[in-house]
Amino acid sequence: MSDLIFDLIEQEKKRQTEGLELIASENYVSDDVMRAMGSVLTNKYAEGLPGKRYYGGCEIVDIIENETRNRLKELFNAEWVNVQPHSGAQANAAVMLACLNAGDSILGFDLSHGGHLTHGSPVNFSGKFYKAHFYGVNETSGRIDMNVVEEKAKATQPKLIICGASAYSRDWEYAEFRRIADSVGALLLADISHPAGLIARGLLNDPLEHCHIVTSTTHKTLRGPRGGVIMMGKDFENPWGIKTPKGVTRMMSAILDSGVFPGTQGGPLEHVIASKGVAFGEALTEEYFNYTLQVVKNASILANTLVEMGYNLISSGTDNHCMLIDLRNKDVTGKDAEKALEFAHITVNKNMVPFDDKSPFVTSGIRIGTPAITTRGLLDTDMPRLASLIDRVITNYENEDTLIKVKSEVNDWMSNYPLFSL
Ligand code: DSN
Repeated sequence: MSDLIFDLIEQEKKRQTEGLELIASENYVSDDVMRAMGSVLTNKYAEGLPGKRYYGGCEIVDIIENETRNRLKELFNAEWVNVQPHSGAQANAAVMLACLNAGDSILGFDLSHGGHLTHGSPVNFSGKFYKAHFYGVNETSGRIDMNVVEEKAKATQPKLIICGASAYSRDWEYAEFRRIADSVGALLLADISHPAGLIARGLLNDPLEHCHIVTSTTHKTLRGPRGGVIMMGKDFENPWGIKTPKGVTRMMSAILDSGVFPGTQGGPLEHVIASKGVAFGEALTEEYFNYTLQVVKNASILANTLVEMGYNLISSGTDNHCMLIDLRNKDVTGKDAEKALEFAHITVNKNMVPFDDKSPFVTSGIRIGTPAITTRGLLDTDMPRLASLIDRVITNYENEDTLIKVKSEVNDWMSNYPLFSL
């Protein structure tokens, strides 16, 4: 039977296939990851955890969820994980609900400098329920200054410090964050949603060694289905002496599990959990390790090429999969650049840059990432060509003829890189 929704899905498949995908938080999953997500597991209710469910008939989903948990533990060398959060935002909500009381102070990375909504933005639950304070980047270096983080922590005495970002191209000093967190008696949370895959395979500093709790999405560099997870390198006794009804001191694992369910979620999405398990299995392979190496290499070459072309990258480069470009010296806003690039079938997102003088709807910058194009198969030698296509669009953003020519070049180029067999 024909259904408009399926026609539209085909159109979206075509869009993804024909264009260059440079949104730093997107990727293309494997057919197996999609197969698990579209499976009969979507029919099953399974509130609770494996072995402790509130529904019958969970014997098979229990095995699936345990296998997914074990794969994630192996991937990150984690002692404890919860694979049920529906998203990164849900994972952060569960951690905060579990660990904080309304009105507690938290300290996170400023959204307008590259942070995330759920790290204390006033328009998000995290800024409405908690007293949010922020650290940012140094205006000259574009990097987080740990002295400022320490000063802010001392001044605001947060109960939770959050490291992690949506648009920060440098690695994080987790050991230093932990020293600061300990000095003010705060819990330390790392949200590694963006670089998770690169961390898992050892290309960036390891937060699990230093942070009390780590959250992540599963669909960015990790290349799994849309979803979230919570992890701890080591379980520990909750620092506030919260008791169970039986009076036994609860471990953080129990507190965090209850933050997910019943704290912030009902039934877990077992089809997505199965799909996460397939993706974690893929992330443990040599092939995925080589993929992560190429993601970082592509980002580094693309960033250096753009800098050589006169683009102003925040912090002048990248350690990971993404870069943030301040377009003010190119006389184009982030909004107009995004629109022109979209017309040419190059997808990016407009993004605030640190100390931006424009609104979040206009912005002075764009964010670019290499996870998706690397899955597609682009290599070192393709990066100069990509930089030149981006440059042609940005320097001619109002010239429709040029945009049409670039679009046709992009479509021809991408026709050599097939996607999806499902
Ligand atoms: N929107 C995600 C990103 O693009 O980084 C974060 O929520």
